[in-house]
Amino acid sequence: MRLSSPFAVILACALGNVVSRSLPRASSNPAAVTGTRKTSMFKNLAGLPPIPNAAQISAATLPVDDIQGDILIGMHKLQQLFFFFAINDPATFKTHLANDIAPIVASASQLSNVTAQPLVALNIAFSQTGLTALGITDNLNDAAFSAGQVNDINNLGETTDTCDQQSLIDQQVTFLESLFGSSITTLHTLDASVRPGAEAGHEPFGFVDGIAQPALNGFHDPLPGQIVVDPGVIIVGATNDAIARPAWATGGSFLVFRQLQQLVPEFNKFMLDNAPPFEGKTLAQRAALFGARIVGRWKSGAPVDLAPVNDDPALGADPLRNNNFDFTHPDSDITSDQSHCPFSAHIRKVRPRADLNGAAPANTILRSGIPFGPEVSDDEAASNTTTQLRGLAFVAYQAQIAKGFQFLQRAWSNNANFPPRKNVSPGFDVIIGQNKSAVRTTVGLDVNNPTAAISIPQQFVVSNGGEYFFSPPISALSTIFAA
Ligand code: N7H
Repeated sequence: MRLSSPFAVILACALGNVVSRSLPRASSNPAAVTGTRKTSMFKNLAGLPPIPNAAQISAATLPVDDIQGDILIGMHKLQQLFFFFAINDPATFKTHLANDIAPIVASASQLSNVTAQPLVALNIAFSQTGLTALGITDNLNDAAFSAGQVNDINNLGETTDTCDQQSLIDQQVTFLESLFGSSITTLHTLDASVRPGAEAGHEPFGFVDGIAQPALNGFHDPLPGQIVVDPGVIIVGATNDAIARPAWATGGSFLVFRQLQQLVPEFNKFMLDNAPPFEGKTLAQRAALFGARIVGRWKSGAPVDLAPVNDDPALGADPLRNNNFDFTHPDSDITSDQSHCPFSAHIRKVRPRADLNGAAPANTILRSGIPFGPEVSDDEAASNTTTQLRGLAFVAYQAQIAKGFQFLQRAWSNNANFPPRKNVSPGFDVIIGQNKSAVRTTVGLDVNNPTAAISIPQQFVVSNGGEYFFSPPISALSTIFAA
């Protein structure tokens, strides 16, 4: 399903297409794709909204047999391989795409039903360069997609030379390479998997990830506090996607891929070094509170808006409660009060809830990422220095990149003045906010001194590169893509 090349500098010449396979943890032979499953290839991770069930699928007015599964599955995957390639020989590629790949691309309906799940689920997406290589000239009417992510650096706020190239994974990917032979060239592969043991469902900094996802109106049964959006916000051609698209694109979605390196030991040190005083708390507890205020949730997933001073793991694990907040509180002024959740908290920056008198439903993405890289080693922890590549294989789906990922990154996370507040500039989102190469500052992180400015010495999330893709409806793979 996804793709991109690892380094921003390389993206300039990348022909972007991406295939991803969700690999069941037990499978050691991805070529053995026959047979049926008895247990789900997904893990029911605590705190996350459930994947769509059979009743939702059968009642769906969305073309769930044609929509690629990853778009509606979210972050319950155990293991996933991203395989990025360039197309050299369009004719041969098209033949294999229609005959060999289209029949095994896993749909949303298939993945929601354990007995219909394949042993290895495969999805595929194409960058603009990939569509052009295949001779598809229809305009998908998404300027960011057409230009490619490498041309979006100004909007994303980063520089092009921030990558640490040390040991990017060069895993053996034999299945697709042998099928396509010389008709493609592998650009990059990335193995990603859920973290081990009790960290399953937690991203590399340690926070539960994948809790707040949009419910598609008429498809999901919304959980308390869950944002409800028209399907056309995520799925091209669905209800209230007002953009003109070619008919064959209905059921597709734009896939934003970012290989986001996370400097975990450095982030941990930042939290310990900068944890504000708090009477009665140990240093570790103060650092945990500081981190929770940076994210807007404790590592358990409990939102600081509901658990402002102490973690509440039961709240974090409860999807009926862990999203049921909007930053308003009785007798509190939402434009000045940061005693519950800082204005600059990551989750508040990317979904302002009542800060915008509503949920800004058009600016919504469905996230489907997964961590990559090893656990922090003892040496890295002791030296507070990252020596191994790890992070988040960030994947977001939306029907318009300019309103989805690009907007969240540019207009909100990178904007120190967002959300607009009385007498205070909230500062940057510490997790993903970018200020080109300039130092970032933020306020609100000290619950007892909310106007104190904190300087953030470095980016703890560093983009290794990415690309914009279109994840087409499955039917297109054997029709327009094969023509
Ligand atoms: Fe974020 N993190 O661990 O700190 N994110 N994010 N994200 N993110 C969220 O609800 C994280 C990134 C969103 O509706 C949680 O899943 C990290 C990008 C949105 O309440 C945590 C990285 C963008 C939400 C993280 C990263 C977003 C969200 C809380 C990079 C878009 C839902 C748990 C390595 C531009 C907000 C959850 C809502 C939540 C983290 C990237 C967007 C813990 C580490 C690039 C929309």
